[in-house]
Amino acid sequence: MSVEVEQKFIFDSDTLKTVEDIGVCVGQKQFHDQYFDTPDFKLTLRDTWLRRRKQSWELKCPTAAVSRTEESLCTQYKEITNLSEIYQRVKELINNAPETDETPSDEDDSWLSELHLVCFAEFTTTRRSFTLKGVEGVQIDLDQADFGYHVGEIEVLVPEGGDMLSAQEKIRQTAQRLGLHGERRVEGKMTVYLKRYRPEQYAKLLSAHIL
Ligand code: TPP
Repeated sequence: MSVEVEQKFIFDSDTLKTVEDIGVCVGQKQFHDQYFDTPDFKLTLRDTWLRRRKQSWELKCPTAAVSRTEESLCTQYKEITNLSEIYQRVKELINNAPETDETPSDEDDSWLSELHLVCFAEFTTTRRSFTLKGVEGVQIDLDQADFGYHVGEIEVLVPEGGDMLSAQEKIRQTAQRLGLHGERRVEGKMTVYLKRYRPEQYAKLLSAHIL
């Protein structure tokens, strides 16, 4: 398990030039994401994000040390990728879930309907990734979502028990090098997607201070 510390940013052609200047492109890829929740939003109302990307499952959960309450531009989420662990965690959050010892399988989606999980968002992203010359552990992603929104992310992956403060400091320094002034939090792909296509869920998450 690792913790993803990241800061999103709006980019234009100038930022892109700077990224290409101080960074090395390490690849371009396309992926299709499907996000799942119960019809009454039990997961996302707890800021927990279950998604399938390239036939693999991921659960993003808030970390104990929540930096959202500070006025930080960084967010940090724990990433769980083991399907049995994901299933256990999701079952705990959906407290009226049936008592079973079922082990979910990658090939069989029946655990989704068993837990009343439905897909609430689905989109494709084209991502260009960069690392920084002479800097360890920082990745910059430039994302273009197929519903017409683009956003950048500065990202550091910290292994469990690793140094969060130095990750945040690396992100702050990178933001400075990119010339980001960043007084405000930038909307992620999901925020824009929900606002546009799931206004009821968006309103609920907004009033619960999740978005
Ligand atoms: N980022 C901001 C600025 N506000 C939030 N509330 C969240 C993230 C929480 N969140 C919304 S969707 C989501 C999370 C953790 C899952 C997708 O994460 P993201 O890092 O936006 O997507 P990725 O870069 O992995 O495609």
